[in-house]
Amino acid sequence: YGTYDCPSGSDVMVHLFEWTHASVADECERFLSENGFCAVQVSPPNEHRVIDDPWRPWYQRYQPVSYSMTSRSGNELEFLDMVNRCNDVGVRVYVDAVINHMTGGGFGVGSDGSVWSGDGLDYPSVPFGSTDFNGANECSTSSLEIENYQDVIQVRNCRLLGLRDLKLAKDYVRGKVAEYLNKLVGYGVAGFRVDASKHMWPGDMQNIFNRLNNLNTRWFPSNTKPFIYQEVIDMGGEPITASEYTSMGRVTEFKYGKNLGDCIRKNNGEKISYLKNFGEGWGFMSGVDAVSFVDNHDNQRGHGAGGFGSILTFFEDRWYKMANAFLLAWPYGYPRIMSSYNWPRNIVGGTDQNDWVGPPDNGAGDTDYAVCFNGDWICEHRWRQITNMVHFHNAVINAVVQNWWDNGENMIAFSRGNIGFLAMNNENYDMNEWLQTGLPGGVYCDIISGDDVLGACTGKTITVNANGFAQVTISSGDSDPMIAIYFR
Ligand code: LAG
Ligand code: CA
Repeated sequence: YGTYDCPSGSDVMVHLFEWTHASVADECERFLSENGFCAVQVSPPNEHRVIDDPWRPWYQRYQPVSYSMTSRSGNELEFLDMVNRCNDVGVRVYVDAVINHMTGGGFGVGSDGSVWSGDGLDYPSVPFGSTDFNGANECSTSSLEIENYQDVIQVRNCRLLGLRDLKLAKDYVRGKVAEYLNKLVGYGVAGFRVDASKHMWPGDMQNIFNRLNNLNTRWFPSNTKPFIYQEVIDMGGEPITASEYTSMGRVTEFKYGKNLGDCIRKNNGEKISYLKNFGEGWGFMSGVDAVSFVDNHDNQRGHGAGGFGSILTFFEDRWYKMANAFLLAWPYGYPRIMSSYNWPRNIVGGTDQNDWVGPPDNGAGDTDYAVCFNGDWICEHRWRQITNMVHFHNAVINAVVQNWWDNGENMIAFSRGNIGFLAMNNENYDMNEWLQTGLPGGVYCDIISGDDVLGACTGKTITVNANGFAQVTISSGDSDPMIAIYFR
């Protein structure tokens, strides 16, 4: 389950957070397939709670009501159409699988019309009833809430944020979850982001994964299992570690975005020259086990791990582009690009008062069709600097880091073998260095400041001499203080 099978020359996934199925399908065809994206992570497609107060928050989708398939993103036919169309153009679909829990307390009618009761532990559309949830026999806290993250049993058997905790030790529950995941596999889904993995026993997860079918042979080779990546926040200091999960698939490396953000922001004396051994050298899990990312849908709004003072998001666009350029140039993990919508962020005392705000909608509580750069769809994956670095990443995929240079502070440069070269200036003075790029002599197009369209460069050009050296000039005032060139 740890391997992923990208079409050759593509190795990056994008999370199209809260996009409708119809807009994801179009994006696969009109953009992702042509720009080296291997896969798209989509929001949970199953039936979820519909929350009125606050009005239709994004997080209602992390409260499953059933495994039927009408969600805020669309209905089952639209989902199927999306998977077909993305697969037809070679873009994999990974589904965010929320299988640790169902809703919080309360009762109501879900996004597909099913009644549910968190108070009564009753989800008749699955069906799950009270014996399908962990209770006082499994969880020792009187609130049934997770109160202490040092207690492994609590973390896995008690409720996360009040969310009714599924008894995944039970064969029936495992079967229902596997049935849902296999429905998706049958449709052509290629993998899963497994939500809240820290809160599930690895043995229970393994049991469910063992039940998974092979991928749909209309698009994938026979005997290929779904790609699994597990959301585990392991920043150290807790008994549950990422390493408990790596045998089952990849794991999200949350230290990556926090530490990269700290270096770029220069928090506590951190410097980008320290990135020289970023990855395992910093105590991260092995890169072959990791999903790497600058921010995700949680920590961009102060949920999850990292903190506003560290994590970089589209709100800090200059730093954000630097962070993503590094992510995509540096060999570590399976990189994931975040694609967000805007919201009126308002941080008061360390909390974003609007951290709940859902995607742009037409007023009826439905998600709008996503149109990049129109309204509030940010589409970081379409920012030239980021898209072009996806191409760079794919081009250098098999080349090792060489020719590292730094000024001991906040200027860095390195090559990927003799294929690609990146330089970055995070000082408040200009960079002017004669550097070994590793590249064959020639005139290269900087893909940060422009595009290389049919050999006509719209950005800066960099001349590399016969010995691989080039004059690298990056003004500290540049809106994107870096250059990236690669051999094609
Ligand atoms: C995740 N990964 O492990 C998701 O990435 C994260 O977005 C989910 O939390 C969480 N685990 C559970 O799937 C999100 C929000 C929470 C929200 C929760 C359920 O970050 O804020 O909780 O989804 O919708 C909300 C309220 C809580 C309340 C709870 C239950 O914020 O105050 O207790 O709902 O009613
Ligand atoms: Ca649990």
